[in-house]
Amino acid sequence: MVLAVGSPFQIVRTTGIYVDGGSAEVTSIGEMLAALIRRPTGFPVAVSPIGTQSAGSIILRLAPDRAALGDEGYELKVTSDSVSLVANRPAGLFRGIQTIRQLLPPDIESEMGLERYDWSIPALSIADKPRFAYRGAMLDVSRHFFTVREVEQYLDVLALYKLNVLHLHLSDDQGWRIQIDSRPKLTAMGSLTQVGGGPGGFYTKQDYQDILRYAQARYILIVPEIDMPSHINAALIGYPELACSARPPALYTGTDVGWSSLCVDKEETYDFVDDVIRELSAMTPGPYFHIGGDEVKTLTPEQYVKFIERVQTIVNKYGKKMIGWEEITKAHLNPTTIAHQWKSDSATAAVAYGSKLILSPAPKVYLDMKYTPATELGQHWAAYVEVRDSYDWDPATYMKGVTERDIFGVEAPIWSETLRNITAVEYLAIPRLPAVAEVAWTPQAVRNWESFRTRIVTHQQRWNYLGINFYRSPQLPW
Ligand code: IFG
Repeated sequence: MVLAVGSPFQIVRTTGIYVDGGSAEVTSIGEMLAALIRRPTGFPVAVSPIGTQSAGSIILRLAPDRAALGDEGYELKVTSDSVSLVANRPAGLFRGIQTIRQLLPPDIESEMGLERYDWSIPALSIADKPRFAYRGAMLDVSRHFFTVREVEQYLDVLALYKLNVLHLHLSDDQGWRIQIDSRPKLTAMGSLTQVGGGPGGFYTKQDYQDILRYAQARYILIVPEIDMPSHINAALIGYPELACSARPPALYTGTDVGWSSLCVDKEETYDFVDDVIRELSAMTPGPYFHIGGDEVKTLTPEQYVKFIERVQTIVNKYGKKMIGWEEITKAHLNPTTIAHQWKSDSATAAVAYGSKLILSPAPKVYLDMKYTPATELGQHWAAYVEVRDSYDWDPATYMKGVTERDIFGVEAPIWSETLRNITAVEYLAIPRLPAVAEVAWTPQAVRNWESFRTRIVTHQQRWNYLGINFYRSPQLPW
């Protein structure tokens, strides 16, 4: 609940940040806030242990007794004297400093010192926590390859809007993008191109660790996806024996889907799947492994179900919970397996297994959908999706038979068939990704399109400072 009371807090040259001295994690969160403030103000903004503070302090404090705030909730109290941010867990403090960031003037995002005299934060009191635990974005790095730096740029956008998962679509027909030591030809031969014929690329294990570290510092979980049994052509180039057909797989730079498949009746297929899941699970700290499972056109339902159930066993063997696109609900799912809804209501079947759902309804949150017919980038097989389409819906009533407690969270995928760099991704992602982020964070009862549309346009100055590309939707009052 936000109550504006009294005069604002002014950040001045003597303002300091005080943190729970006992926690290195909290100190580093304090340092991130200090760095943000130092850049445009030129103020020293020291970070010190709590207990030495004076008036005019920004205080970050962990309160393990505030269990009601959950893993990411926080309480922010601003008066003219002090800013107090309290959370049950460090992630809650990190989410809270994004709110402090958004309460400061947009100039706070400047990396050059600015002559300003009112770095003020309005007086208020907020107790805030997310509606859904899983609030994600997906980046397809297979159709077009994105560098580590570009992935980090996208992670910066996710952090600003309190998203907490980046799902990386690491393999498909056009490119295999992650080094697997036991299967060197996956990258040696499967990473060499992309849609349109460009050079492609792949993440070494070190690159992947760099992405994980950058994400972790922003309390964002990485969910890796190796799509199988279809969308697998890039793997078959180096390992053609894993296909049933005798036709030698070749580099593919088109955009058709569903035509490739692992040969699910061959035992060596499961040795391959085991190698990939074992190695990628070992280098992924998060609890989830996405196995794709979408758009299979060359297997019988029985073959598909048998394959998914064997892969589920392999994923669980390596200590991960399986996520798969909605088609996996044809198989018998473990209760820890999560069904990822994207185009129909078939994922509803997951509820019967005690499984939860991630909702990514294409007509609402597929960010590769064109805004309008005039949008040069993207596709429109699901719908034209303007900003209001991404904002004005309720996950809890979107699918009959699926209620709030069946929903693990919401994710906005962006497929990169038409997107050759992160600037193109941002054009389609902003302002719809912040819209989805609010769907995933804010209780339905306090969400309102008229409010969102007036608030989000004030972010354009921040996007300009941050060099983030965006679409000037005619639905918004720029
Ligand atoms: N569907 C395919 C994606 C991608 C997408 C483009 C899923 C789960 C269409 N599968 O979405 O690979 O091609 O909008």
